[in-house]
Amino acid sequence: MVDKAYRICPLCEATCGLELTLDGGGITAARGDRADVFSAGFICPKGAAIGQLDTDPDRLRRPMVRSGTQWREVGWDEAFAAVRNGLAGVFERYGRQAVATYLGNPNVHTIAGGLYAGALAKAVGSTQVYSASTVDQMPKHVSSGLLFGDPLAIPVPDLDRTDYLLMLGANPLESNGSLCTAPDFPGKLKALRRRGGRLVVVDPRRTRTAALADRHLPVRPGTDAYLLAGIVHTLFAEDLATPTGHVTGVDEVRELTADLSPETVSGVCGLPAEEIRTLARELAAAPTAAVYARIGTSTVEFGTLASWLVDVVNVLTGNLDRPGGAMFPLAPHRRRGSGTGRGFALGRWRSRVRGFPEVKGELPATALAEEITTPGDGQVRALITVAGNPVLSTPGGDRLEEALAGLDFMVSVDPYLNETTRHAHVILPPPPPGRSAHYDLAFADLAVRNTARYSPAPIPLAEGERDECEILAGLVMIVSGQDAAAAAAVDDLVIAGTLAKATADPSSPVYGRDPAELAKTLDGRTGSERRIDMMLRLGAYGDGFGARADGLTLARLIAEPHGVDLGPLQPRLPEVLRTPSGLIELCPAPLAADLDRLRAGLSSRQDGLVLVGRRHLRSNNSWLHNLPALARGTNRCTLHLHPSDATALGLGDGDTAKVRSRTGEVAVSVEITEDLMPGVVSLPHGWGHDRPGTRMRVAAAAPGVNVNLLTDPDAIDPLSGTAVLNGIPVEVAPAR
Ligand SMILES: Nc1nc2c(c(=O)[nH]1)N[C@H]1C(S)=C(S)[C@@H](COP(=O)(O)OP(=O)(O)OC[C@H]3O[C@@H](n4cnc5c(=O)[nH]c(N)nc54)[C@H](O)[C@@H]3O)O[C@H]1N2
Ligand SMILES: Nc1nc2c(c(=O)[nH]1)N[C@H]1C(S)=C(S)[C@@H](COP(=O)(O)OP(=O)(O)OC[C@H]3O[C@@H](n4cnc5c(=O)[nH]c(N)nc54)[C@H](O)[C@@H]3O)O[C@H]1N2
Ligand code: SF4
Ligand SMILES: [Mo]
Repeated sequence: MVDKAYRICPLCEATCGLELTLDGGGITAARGDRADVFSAGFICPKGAAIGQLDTDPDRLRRPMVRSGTQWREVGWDEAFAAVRNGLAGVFERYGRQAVATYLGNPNVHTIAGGLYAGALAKAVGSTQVYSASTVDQMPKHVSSGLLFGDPLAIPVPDLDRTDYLLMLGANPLESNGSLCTAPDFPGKLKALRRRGGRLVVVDPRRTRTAALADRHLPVRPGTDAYLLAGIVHTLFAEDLATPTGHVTGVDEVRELTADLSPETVSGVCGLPAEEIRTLARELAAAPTAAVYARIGTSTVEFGTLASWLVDVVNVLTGNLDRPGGAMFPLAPHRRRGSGTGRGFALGRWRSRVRGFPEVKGELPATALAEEITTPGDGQVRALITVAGNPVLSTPGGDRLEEALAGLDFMVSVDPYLNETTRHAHVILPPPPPGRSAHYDLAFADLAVRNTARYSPAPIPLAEGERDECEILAGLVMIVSGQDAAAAAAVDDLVIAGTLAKATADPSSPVYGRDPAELAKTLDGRTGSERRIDMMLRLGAYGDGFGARADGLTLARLIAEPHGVDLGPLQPRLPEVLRTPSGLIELCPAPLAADLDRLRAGLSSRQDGLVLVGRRHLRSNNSWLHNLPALARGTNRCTLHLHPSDATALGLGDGDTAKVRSRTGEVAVSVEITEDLMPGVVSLPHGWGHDRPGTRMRVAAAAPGVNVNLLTDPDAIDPLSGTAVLNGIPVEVAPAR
């Protein structure tokens, strides 16, 4: 029987609505859902291939237990018993601190990750918590935490209304956007230009996004913080600053950037001083403008400074929190805030071996290997990974692999036997997206328009499959010393706790009501659905458990499979703030202090080739290389090189080059392109599928090389613990 179902795509941050054709119990086609209130039919090749995630013969469908190099399929009870034994042994022998958790990127793309992954790490009771955030966006969390008091309050460019967009280190034509959820980002950029707006792209590569822009400025990798400081300096020097309200610290920022003139920073950035000045003037003169920066400015030496300066410019030009500027979304499962709070603390504890400060409850992902291999009290002996492949995603992948091989116990929640999970003793595979429900707990906080959408699982679970919510809740129970089979208790506890708090809060629509009575009215077939119903009903647009007749409930979202539009972004200052002062703290002490490191870098920067990353539309970090539909086409894991560098190095198109850094070496095929600035080479990440013992046959046929053998585990942005993945000094030579 042919049927249609609607499901939000979980493969990237754009969150497109998909229309799935279901035939004979499987997904036979996927296209963009034209009626979706947010994505209006947009889709990319990854979304179109979503059905192959289910039909992939390499996908794990049953729990797996390893002894030696032998894997055996087992039932869920046996798998959970093996996890219980493995973890209990380590808890007993070495204490809870000996168990580490690594949470990978897809956790922000699943309900399970959003509702249970953090709870799992907490329940383990160890400070050994790691995630992909410290190879990604942690600098932005730190910046927002310090500026606004809330690490999750991240302003997004108001793409649909802005007159001027300055974009640094992002390539949404390949990535489809990040920390800015906007289905059809490419279309929105074209629309911006059509309505007379301007787009300026700062990137060492002339990307497809840069090709669409009014101006492309090739910046020296790792130097965006200098460029932005030069813009801030100019805004003050030319009396162009018209700051947003509710802000303190403006004069301090003026003083701190007084010596960072465009002339001073121009040399390190590789951009003319006049160009930097022009950017400042254009940003100030535009009726509305937004600065937006992503991974190329985040995973660098001065990642937190750059992330901060982006919002300093947004504040100083009066564009923070105004339509057409950089605005705070209000997700349907969130409530408006009170405007003050406890603020944001950094470094509440430190990593055992090298003393890296904690950030947002986490330690730097690059520190995981040494925490496993360095003997002593608190040494990591067991690891839980959920949706992560740190062997390919984090610097020093070879070192980490060795470390994983020495663990007493490792369990991975993952659908693939890959470079990381091959070291696990137990793998617990989640069902594919076609058999999971979806709600964007993470990306509704980052969306350029407020909408509410919920997708029930399009297809029922196959026999022997288990919903990932139940898998993770089961793990929470196990590490808490309880029975995995009683996992529903996790949700009951959260619901009781949340409702108790809400009914005691005079500003809540349910103030004074009976929490137990409210809990009984929650809708949903599963604990996770009941929790989402609760969050929606308590949320800013919710029915308040009867207080607002037309308010959101889970039932209403299920009845509207294309979503409910909640309108364009609205100003949220000061309610969104959680700082003790109730103001934007524009000049937080840790950032002011870090400016000294930036100044010191003015004189110590070196010339020579540096390496940056890149993404490709048909790829997604390390894990979509096994889908035939996405693996087609030319080799994507090549070294991009400018013709002038190629000539100087004696390399021709298609030659094999040896790329060497302080930490490693790879041999890779060369692709000569004018799209790169001279002195910069580029390799994508997520490749290197040639490890023995994995089960990803399509990926292994075109393995590529692991760029994270070249990135340096010692190089981090100190404030956020984030790895430096761009601007790596390398030597390139013909491989002979
Ligand atoms: N197709 C596809 N989509 C994806 C992903 C994927 O792997 N493939 N990954 C997803 C994830 S997890 C994320 S976090 C997002 C990331 O989304 P984006 O941030 O848009 O990521 P990229 O496409 O890598 O673009 C980063 C750009 O920064 C440039 N760059 C490198 N160094 C510097 C620098 O020092 N300064 C400046 N100004 N630019 C620099 C690079 O040349 C590159 O063009 O994409 C998501 N979407
Ligand atoms: N050099 C360099 N390195 C980088 C980057 C870079 O630009 N340059 N980018 C960094 C960025 S932005 C990121 S986010 C990280 C990503 O780092 P990771 O999150 O560690 O790596 P991924 O490749 O996203 O791996 C995702 C894992 O989740 C599994 N998975 C997929 N779907 C599900 C699911 O529904 N449930 C579960 N439980 N598992 C699932 C996949 O099989 C895979 O094993 O990589 C980082 N590494
Ligand atoms: S752009 Fe992202 S969300 Fe949209 S279809 Fe492609 S992978 Fe899915
Ligand atoms: Mo990411």
